[in-house]
Amino acid sequence: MKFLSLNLLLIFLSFTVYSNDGYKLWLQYYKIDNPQSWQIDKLTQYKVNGSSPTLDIIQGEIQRASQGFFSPKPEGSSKNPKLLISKISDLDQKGFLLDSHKIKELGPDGFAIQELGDKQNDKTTLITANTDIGLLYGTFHLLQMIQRNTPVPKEGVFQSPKIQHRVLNHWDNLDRTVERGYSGFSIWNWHRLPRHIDQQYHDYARANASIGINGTVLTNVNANSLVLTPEYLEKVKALADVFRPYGIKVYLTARFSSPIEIGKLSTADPLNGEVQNWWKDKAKEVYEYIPDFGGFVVKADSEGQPGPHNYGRTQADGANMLADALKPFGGIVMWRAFVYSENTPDDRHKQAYNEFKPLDGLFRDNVIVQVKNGAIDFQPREPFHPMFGAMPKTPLMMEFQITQEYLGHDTHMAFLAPMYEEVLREDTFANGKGSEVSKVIDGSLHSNSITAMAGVANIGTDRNWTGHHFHQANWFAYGRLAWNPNESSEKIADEWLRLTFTNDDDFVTPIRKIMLGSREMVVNYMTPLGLHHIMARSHHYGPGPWVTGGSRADWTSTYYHQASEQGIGFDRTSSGSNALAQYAKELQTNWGNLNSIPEEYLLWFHHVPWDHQLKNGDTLWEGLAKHYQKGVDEARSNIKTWESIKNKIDGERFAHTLSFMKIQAEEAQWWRDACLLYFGQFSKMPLPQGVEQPLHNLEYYINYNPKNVPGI
Ligand code: BDP
Repeated sequence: MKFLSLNLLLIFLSFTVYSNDGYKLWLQYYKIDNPQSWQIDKLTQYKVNGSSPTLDIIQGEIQRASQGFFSPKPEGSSKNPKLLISKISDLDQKGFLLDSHKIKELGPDGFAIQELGDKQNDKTTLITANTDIGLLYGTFHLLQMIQRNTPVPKEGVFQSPKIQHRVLNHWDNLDRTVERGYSGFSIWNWHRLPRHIDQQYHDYARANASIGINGTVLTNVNANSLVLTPEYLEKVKALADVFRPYGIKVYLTARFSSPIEIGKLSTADPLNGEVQNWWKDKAKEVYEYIPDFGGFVVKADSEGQPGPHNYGRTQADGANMLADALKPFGGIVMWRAFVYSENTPDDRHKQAYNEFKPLDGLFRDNVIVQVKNGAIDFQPREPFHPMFGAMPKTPLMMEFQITQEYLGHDTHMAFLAPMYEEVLREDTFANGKGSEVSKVIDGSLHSNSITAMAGVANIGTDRNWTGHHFHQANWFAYGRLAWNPNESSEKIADEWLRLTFTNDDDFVTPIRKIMLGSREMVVNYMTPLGLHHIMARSHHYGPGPWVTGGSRADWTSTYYHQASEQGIGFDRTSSGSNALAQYAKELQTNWGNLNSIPEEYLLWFHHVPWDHQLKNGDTLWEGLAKHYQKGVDEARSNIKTWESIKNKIDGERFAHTLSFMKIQAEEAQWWRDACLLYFGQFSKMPLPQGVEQPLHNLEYYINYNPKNVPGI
């Protein structure tokens, strides 16, 4: 009997000690083994100057962290603080020991962390900033350093974001479904709002603040005008009130036809006075509920959404009307450039550029044009969008997709920081060499006064927020890159792993390697060598290179891969659609030439014969097949690596990740087999050595059609 109860106790203990559902994200605040006095002192002898809801959050955060880091929690005193958190304006001796030049540069969101005093044991750490929000960012930064056992460097830490508006875009519908969302339902429980404020709203805001995100667009770009009615504005206000002390502003998507749908007007023509007044009144009403409302995001004239085209007007006419309505209250318009025709008159790649470039300089100063990272649609790899660098008189913001619509949804691990980094580092050559996309986005290339970045969120009601535990890293990475587009993927992965799992190098080193290679692995087993848009119709989950016909050519795979017995790839050079002409001369020369184009873009810009010789001597067909096989091999070997770290982390996240990795390896094979069987019909060449024979025949894959895939 005794033996039995001891056993039960042990089982219970192992469950409680070792289970972790991931809800705490990178804010685990797990126990630090053998903490050093510098770590303990700061969090037990601290002082926060002043009082405000944000400063209360800071206090709470420090207490929470020290409770987690040190057990039992050491007693401290605030008489002789070892950590002082104070706005610059509240410091006794203004700016003491701080370089005034550096302080100026901190701006509204930046912070400084510095050790004051000379003697080792008599040091006080100062976190200072111009605003409470800056202090909050600084506090999170210091807590993360403590968790990672990284002392404050002698020269201190001075940080301020390079981008002003760092927003998440939720493609969440009012019925709580999430377009392209794979982690459950929307976390906004509209029905219960405004009377019930769920704890998760606080946790959401806290997580965002910890990585510098300062805005949230609550609703889907395929918008519903209902959200602009008083019934919903009450609810939006309730969320905005929760988010405010965390420094997060709320934005909404504005459906262009709202004046008709909820305003009972007969038109939504942006040049019509009544319509303009309707939006002015609406903006005023919104600001009565939410005085610091961020502004509107608009998807117009795209995929069935109404827009200025319906009235023969331009995108600038539409954007400016809304900008004028928001201007008196300080709001901005994020006007999306994802505009392409229902009739496919031209290569879809070219359409946004053709539409927007002539409008350069015609937008109001509170409009920023939101451009996806590539010209098609969040593919596993796309060259950067040619609009970047091409509109010097218009601020452009980056739209990245964090949710993995085209990268395996919830189950496939793909750490996206290397993809974001790749795009941000590309040179547009707009002002000669050194005109990277990041400089367009941070406003430095064209001296823009408004800067922003958007990430389409991967957050839902799953206990761990993002479905795959490792997809939390993509939310984290997005925030970090929006703060500083020059941050390295490697550093981001390293820090995320240490904060989320453990500081043990035996875990971090191999798993960081897996993370950093994972996006390329997905490219390999889905769309190597510049292939794109060859996924299954509608849900976009599995392979579908055979997808053809239907209402629109540019929603099919055959339109993009152009496979025939002669070869494969979309000719976007001057002999084809000439989308290449939208890029700078330097890129036209480099990418236009089969010998100099980086092979990862080969089939994006060129139609190439199957026996074309790649740089390593393989034919195109051999290379293609080997890339697919490489992706599969890597997905399989990742399982082995993961199994080898089993005893380094909690059992729950270990098992969850393992089972997703197994799904990923199986589905990598699915992609490989389906694509190689399909393209093999045209190449008529055998699979090269080292590439496995497919499990089934082509017909099997064409007929395999998973039902009720989420997120549509
Ligand atoms: C595509 C999605 C679609 C979105 C659209 C957009 O398939 O669901 O509405 O982009 O960004 O990626 O507007």
